[in-house]
Amino acid sequence: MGKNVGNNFVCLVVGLVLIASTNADLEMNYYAKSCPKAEKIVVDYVNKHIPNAPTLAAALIRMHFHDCFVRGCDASLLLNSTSSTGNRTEKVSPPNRTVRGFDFIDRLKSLLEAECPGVVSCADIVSLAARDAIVVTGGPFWRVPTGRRDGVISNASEALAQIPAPFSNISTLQNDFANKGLNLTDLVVLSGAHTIGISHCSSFANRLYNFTGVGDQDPSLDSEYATNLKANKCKSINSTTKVEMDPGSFRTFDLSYYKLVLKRRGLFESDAALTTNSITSSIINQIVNGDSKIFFKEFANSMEKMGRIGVKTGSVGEIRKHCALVN
Ligand code: HEM
Ligand SMILES: *[C@@H]1O[C@H](CO)[C@@H](O)[C@H](O)[C@H]1NC(C)=O
Ligand SMILES: *[C@@H]1O[C@H](CO)[C@@H](O)[C@H](O)[C@H]1NC(C)=O
Ligand SMILES: *[C@@H]1O[C@H](CO)[C@@H](O)[C@H](O)[C@H]1NC(C)=O
Ligand SMILES: *[C@@H]1O[C@H](CO)[C@@H](O)[C@H](O)[C@H]1NC(C)=O
Ligand SMILES: *[C@@H]1O[C@H](CO)[C@@H](O)[C@H](O)[C@H]1NC(C)=O
Ligand SMILES: *[C@@H]1O[C@H](CO)[C@@H](O)[C@H](O)[C@H]1NC(C)=O
Ligand SMILES: *[C@@H]1O[C@H](CO)[C@@H](O)[C@H](O)[C@H]1NC(C)=O
Ligand SMILES: CC(=O)N[C@H]1CO[C@H](CO)[C@@H](O)[C@@H]1O
Repeated sequence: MGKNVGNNFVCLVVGLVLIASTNADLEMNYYAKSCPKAEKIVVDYVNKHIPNAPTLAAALIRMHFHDCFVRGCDASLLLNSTSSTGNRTEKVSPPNRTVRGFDFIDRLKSLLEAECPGVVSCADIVSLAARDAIVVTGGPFWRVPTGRRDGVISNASEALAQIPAPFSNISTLQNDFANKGLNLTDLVVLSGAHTIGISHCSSFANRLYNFTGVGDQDPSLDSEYATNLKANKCKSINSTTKVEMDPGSFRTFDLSYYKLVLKRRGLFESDAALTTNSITSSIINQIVNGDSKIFFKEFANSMEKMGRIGVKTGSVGEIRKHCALVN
């Protein structure tokens, strides 16, 4: 009996150690020994190229978000569909139609493979590059612990189901975020990333031309702004034009997104939705009335939290050789 208890105890301890080794936490500077130059290679490349292509910063942080929201931050978004097996990966799902920056990550991956083959995951590259690129736009720096491994599964229907849509209301957004361990503060703060980048008219044209299916306009969108968009940007419901989400400062990471949202000039229903709940409204007011340093601190906290969603560590997943392909 005593011996059995002892054996069970040993099994339990071994079991726990195994769980610990497959579910290891992310670590700051995880590649310090295995690829000491990894983080420097990323930041140098970003600093060299993003100033010439500032809109890529927006693309990269959005890529990180869409990756993390489906199967965790595991670069599943980067996998190409394979016609031989017929699987449609996340990349081809409608929410990802407008995700850009895949080539940029591929080029970084090549540099890292040349430096230390098979060591640095695509998931970590996306996470580091997004942070470093936002810094170039004048945005906050946040901690990026590393050690994420790359997933081997990618499914387009999951992306469609789990990535919030621009027509979502506040309860849907709250749910979508809660499903990923993020709360209303994270929702408001991370939506602030819409201070940079562009949107295609198709993402919101229904608000201008056919909100409820009777040729109407969304009453929650500032009518002057709507008129202006219809006259100059999205001239029909099928317009393929791109619009700056934060006109005039779409390359600068600042508080202006929230000021627009309060003026009912956020482009998406999901932006407007943030003013329809007392908790999220009060968070917006705190942000707008505070210093941008406070927003930056909050953004950094929420990004670090987002970067931990469902990560694969230890011996789960793999280190892909090419970001678009499972090994
Ligand atoms: C709250 C739910 C969210 C919804 C419904 C949403 C929706 C969208 C949509 C529809 C676009 C425009 C795509 C296009 O037409 O080209 C967009 C762009 C963008 N989103 Fe979001 N988003 C959300 C949250 C986030 C978060 C959490 C981040 C990052 C932390 C983010 C970062 C961006 C950026 C930077 C762009 C511009 C991309 C570019 O310039 O290519 N969004 N978003
Ligand atoms: C993945 O797909 C993209 C475009 O769909 C293509 O440009 C790229 O070469 C593909 N990558 C690989 C490794 O097949
Ligand atoms: C594609 O499907 C095959 C077989 O179902 C699977 O082994 C593979 O991991 C899938 N690839 C992706 C990227 O999901
Ligand atoms: C993809 O996900 C959907 C929805 O969760 C599921 O029904 C479908 O079977 C999945 N496809 C594959 C190939 O696993
Ligand atoms: C929000 O949208 C969901 C999904 O479309 C819907 O089921 C729900 O009733 C909506 N909630 C409110 C308060 O409008
Ligand atoms: C969200 O979570 C953070 C901690 O990650 C916490 O500081 C914040 O108060 C929470 N916000 C809400 C609305 O619960
Ligand atoms: C508006 O939406 C309704 C219902 O979906 C559709 O029947 C109608 O054709 C749309 N009108 C335009 C101009 O797209
Ligand atoms: C927009 O495209 C739809 C679908 O292709 C078409 O039915 C509709 O007539 C177009 N509307 C306009 C205003 O061009
Ligand atoms: C980058 C990429 O693969 N984009 C695809 C996203 O999904 C649409 C279909 O929904 C494809 O047409 C795009 O090529």
